Amino acid sequence: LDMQQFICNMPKAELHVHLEGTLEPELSFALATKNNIPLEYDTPEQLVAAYDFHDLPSFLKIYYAGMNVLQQEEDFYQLTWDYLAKAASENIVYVELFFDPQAHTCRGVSFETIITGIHKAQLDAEQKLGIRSQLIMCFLRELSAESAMEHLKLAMPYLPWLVGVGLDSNEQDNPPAKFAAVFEYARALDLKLTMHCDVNQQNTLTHIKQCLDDIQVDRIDHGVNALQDPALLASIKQKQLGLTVCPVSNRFVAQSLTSNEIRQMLEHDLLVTINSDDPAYFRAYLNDNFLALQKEGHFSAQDIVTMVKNAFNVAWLKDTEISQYL
Ligand code: ES4
Ligand code: ZN
Repeated sequence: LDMQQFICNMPKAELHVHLEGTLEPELSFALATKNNIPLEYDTPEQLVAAYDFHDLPSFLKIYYAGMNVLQQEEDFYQLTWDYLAKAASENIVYVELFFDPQAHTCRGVSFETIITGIHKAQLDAEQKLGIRSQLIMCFLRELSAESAMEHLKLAMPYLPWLVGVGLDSNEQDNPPAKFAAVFEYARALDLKLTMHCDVNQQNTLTHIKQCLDDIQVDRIDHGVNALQDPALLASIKQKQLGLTVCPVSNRFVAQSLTSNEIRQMLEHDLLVTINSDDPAYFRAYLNDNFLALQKEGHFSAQDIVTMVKNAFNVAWLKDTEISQYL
């Protein structure tokens, strides 16, 4: 069995991808020219050569610097369309997309501009490419809970365009509990809840515990360190929570593809899923994540099928919609 063919040909779902992390260097240059924004580099190749990250803060610095080229509704449309077209070409049939509105409103881009551009591209991609997608609004955890709440209120007119809220960015000294009131409010609006607990961050076991017990999330992004605590493991299993793990991202941020941990998750029957996180920066879309993982961890075709099915099963869709994919 040719694993590459097997992985590429399988219809897949992606549940953990940051829209701003799909900004390819070529599109950066095109938008910089269009919007008259100076770039520090002369070519897309030089920009990629400057992608030098080894942990979460060093990645986030480059990630936020890249976003300045996103200014107009059509820019958000193009970003979203390009990712969804790429995803469709990888046989991804369903996506849950994160976006970071605070990273744009702080530069003077309106919430309406951001979400309208994204939403129009989602509609066109579903019609023209047959790829379905839903949007998750993330809050930046180094910003205040008040700012998060303000952005949740900005989203009120667009609630039908959102499936959930998430929490991302710099974890240090920014525990889930800081946002308890915001997430409680979001739940009351019928939004699903997820939060990042990136690999090997400070106090990560405390953060995971707060996600489970205080916030009562519907999913955890990464959450790999839960394997170190039997109580957390039991709770995730009992709640049947999905874990969205991103192997190539983990290699950059934590120097490990986490193939051993992913194997352990499968052995524990956890609902582990494989995702790309920030594919334009980590230079690996979903198929490459599966392939790198399979190679390092010698995962079987059955293991791959299990992880792909897990993604559909923990997707924020109605059961009747999920069963059409399985
Ligand atoms: C992210 Cl790898 C990662 N971790 C936390 N927040 C993020 N936002 C975009 N990529
Ligand atoms: Zn992420």
